[in-house]
Amino acid sequence: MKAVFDDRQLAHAPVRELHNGDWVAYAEVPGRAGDIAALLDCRPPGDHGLAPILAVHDAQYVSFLKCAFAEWHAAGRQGDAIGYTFPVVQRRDLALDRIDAQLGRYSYDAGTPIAQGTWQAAYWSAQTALSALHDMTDSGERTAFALCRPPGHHAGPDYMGGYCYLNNAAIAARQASALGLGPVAVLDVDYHHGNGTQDIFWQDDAIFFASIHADPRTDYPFYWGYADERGEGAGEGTTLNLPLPRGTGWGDYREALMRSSEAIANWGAKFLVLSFGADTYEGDPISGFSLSQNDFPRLGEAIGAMGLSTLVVMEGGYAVDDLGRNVTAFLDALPA
Ligand code: SP5
Ligand code: ZN
Repeated sequence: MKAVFDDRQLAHAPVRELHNGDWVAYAEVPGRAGDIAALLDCRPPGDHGLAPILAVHDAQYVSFLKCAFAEWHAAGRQGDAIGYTFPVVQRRDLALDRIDAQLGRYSYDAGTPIAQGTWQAAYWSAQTALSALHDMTDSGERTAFALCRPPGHHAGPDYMGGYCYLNNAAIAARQASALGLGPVAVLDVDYHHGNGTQDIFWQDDAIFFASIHADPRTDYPFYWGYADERGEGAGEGTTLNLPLPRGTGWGDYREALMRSSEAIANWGAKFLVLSFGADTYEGDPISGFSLSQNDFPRLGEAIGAMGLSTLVVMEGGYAVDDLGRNVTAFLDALPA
């Protein structure tokens, strides 16, 4: 299978995140991608520019991402840029100059710092998704793997969060739709709800979004991912949320997969973007499902059985020692 990855994606290396009242080591480490890349035959992406990124993200947010680290240091700060004040959702839009105000405005958590190499890595992560997509159209391959890192599914139209800055899967999905490969569906099987992707396509009837994830009553990102969230306006009915309790194993997970495959088929999708997180693994240090190593090939078979052209986009997965094996076990079970 064609795989795309760029070493510039490793430039992003925040030191710490705020979690449960303490600074803890940042879980989304560069070694995650390095370990997966070592097991695959990857080629570097081409540069598809900013236009497909700006088809998903607000221009002011993108300039903020580019400049935030420099502004943070210009303000006399050390280390990685991180916000500490966040506007509640009802606040009006303000022209915000101070870096701390901007950091709060463009993020929803204190777990997503901007480090020296963040913009470079996020840009090439998005290009990796776009290049894998273009590979499929150029070569006629039915499956491709974009080894995106940093991940993307928590990043919304104008916000970062959950280790995510640019929404790689959404950028590729909208581009696939623009290229006429649609109808396009995004299926998100990361442990956490793909709130950013949901927000991006909330009112969009061109792209179906389905997510299987930990119940937001107990798990991050808490404010999205409930079963009654179904899209709005033109997009009403094109969002499907299937929250599952902590401890969920293959049996119940498989049923949710079947439900989402059915919904995606009924909607008439021709092209699938799979937001693939390996943090559903029982050994994941920050997650609570219990898929075993042997379940990853089963997951691959179930995705393959959907019979769609599929672009796999890497999201989370933090059990670094087992990550490469779980990801390749999944990819090997997909149709070539
Ligand atoms: C893409 C993705 O899977 N993002 C998940 C973001 C989850 N952030 C909230 C939980 C953070 C727990 N961090 C513990 C770090 C221990 N070193
Ligand atoms: Zn996740």
